[in-house]
Amino acid sequence: MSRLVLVLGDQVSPGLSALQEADKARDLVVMAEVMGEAAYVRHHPKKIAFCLAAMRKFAARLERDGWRVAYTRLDDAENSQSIVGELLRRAEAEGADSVLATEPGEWRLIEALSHAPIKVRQLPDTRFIASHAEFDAWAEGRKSLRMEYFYREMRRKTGLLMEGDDPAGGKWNFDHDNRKPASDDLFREGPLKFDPDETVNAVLDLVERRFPDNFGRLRPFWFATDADQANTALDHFLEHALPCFGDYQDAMLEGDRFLYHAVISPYLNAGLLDPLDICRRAEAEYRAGRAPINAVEGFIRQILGWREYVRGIYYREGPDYPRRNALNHQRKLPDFYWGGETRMNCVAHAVAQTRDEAYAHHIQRLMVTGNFALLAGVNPTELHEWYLAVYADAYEWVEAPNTVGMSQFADGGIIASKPYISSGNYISKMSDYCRGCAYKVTQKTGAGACPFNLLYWGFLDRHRDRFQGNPRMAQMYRTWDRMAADRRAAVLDGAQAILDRLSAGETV
Ligand code: FAD
Ligand code: DLZ
Ligand code: SF4
Repeated sequence: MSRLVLVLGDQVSPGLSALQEADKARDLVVMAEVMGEAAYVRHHPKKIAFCLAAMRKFAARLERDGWRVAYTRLDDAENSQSIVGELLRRAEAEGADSVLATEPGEWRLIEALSHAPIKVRQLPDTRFIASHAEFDAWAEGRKSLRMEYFYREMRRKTGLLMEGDDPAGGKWNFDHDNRKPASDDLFREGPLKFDPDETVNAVLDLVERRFPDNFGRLRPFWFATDADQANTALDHFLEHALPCFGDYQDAMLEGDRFLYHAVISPYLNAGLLDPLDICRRAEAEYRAGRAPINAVEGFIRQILGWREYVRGIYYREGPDYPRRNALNHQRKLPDFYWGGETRMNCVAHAVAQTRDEAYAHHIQRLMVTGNFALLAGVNPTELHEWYLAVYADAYEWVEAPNTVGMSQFADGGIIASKPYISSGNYISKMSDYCRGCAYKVTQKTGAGACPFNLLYWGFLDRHRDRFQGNPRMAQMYRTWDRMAADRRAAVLDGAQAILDRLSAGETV
């Protein structure tokens, strides 16, 4: 009897474990555009278009390679609109009695496949550098799971940036050199952009028709949608941006949405690029003297370290992880995350860019939208659903640990040793947003004071019991306690006034 081979939208890799295990002569590949996946959160139209275009092109490639592919389009009349439904429909038509799959990137689908009324074997997803077993072996028995130590293990395992047993350049981590603000009068290449071809245009029309009300601009659409394009985009980054990646990694500029970032996460997470290959190509730039160690180490750490580490946490912590809420934050996500009005220039810019590009870089996600939500006590599950929807690179295995863990401390400190909070001062130092803001970043109290300044102390005061014993936060509490009592009262009043405005649905 023939088998079905499931390939999901973020599994468009020829080396996928299910394809490796399958028999081209006998088995039938199933790929399906379904509302179950396209609408379980209100994805950004660019994310849907990217995913469907990459799926269509990958299916064509599989057919060219001699696979039989049963491909369901979103508008097909017989489409059952769910992954399991399509497997059952294809199984009946094909007379197949089992499915080979590769473990999905979200518990939701892992569980749906596990409970499907047909036998589904879920193979490990081998497109990562660390297996679940390797991560768990590293994590077992440790009191705290800090990324840095996992990263060193991965460096040793892969030999990336190693000189024998020692790290290249004499240090494991060059972050100390990587905190420079960027200047706004330089020309930067930015990511390579691709004109939509016939396949992409057909998908754009479909998405425009079917998802007219989703937050986000569909056009212009310029993402790579196949492996050749994604590799060209990576080469472009390695040549033009990698050398400066380290220095300006944390910088933000009103007039430059991409700076020296790679903008490859949608491609990497869908499977158009391979993580180890990317790291080796970046290392080659260092070895050839074309990029400095602080840039290459910083870049490789994001992929070899952070990306693998957050994946390890997601699968280790289990299906309830995205709904954790250690700080018991219950505030509704403010409307300005969906494009509503705000006077905070930094937030307005991060959201407008998200709307236009389905992309924001790490510091915008962590220290602007994430920071504000944490300071204001936004419900982390609601925020998680926002991040999952609005970014083209968002799948739960990578998005939830970053949002729930790193950004919101809602996992109680598994990922972050202290909350990532800052006053306006950090944003002012790393960006040019404050110049054009209705608030004054230097003002600490009163009506025109930067909301981040007020909410920062409000957060620390509110969560004193939990955090005052944290050695990494002792200095913050000492500064707060040294402030004159009337000033502390004015700050807390100001913070409360902002929270009240948010509760009343008023603009901040
Ligand atoms: P670069 O800055 O050029 O970095 C290169 C690559 O490193 C990225 O493409 C990515 O694959 C990897 N990387 C960097 N930081 C991380 C990280 N913290 N975790 C995992 N991989 C990392 N990344 C996602 O891929 N999907 C998400 O849904 C996602 N959600 C996030 C939510 C929040 C609240 C935060 C703070 C971060 C999130 N990130 C997510 C991590 C990071 O912001 C993006 O990976 C990065 O902005 C992608 O842009 P880039 O390709 O230009 O990255
Ligand atoms: C993100 C996405 C979208 C928008 N649409 C589809 C789809 O129609 N069919 C499909 O197989 N996959 C899609 N995906 C990606 C899945 O949501 C993703 O595979 C799971 O969330 C697991 O990571
Ligand atoms: Fe953001 Fe405050 Fe600066 Fe305005 S002043 S841009 S709110 S940090």
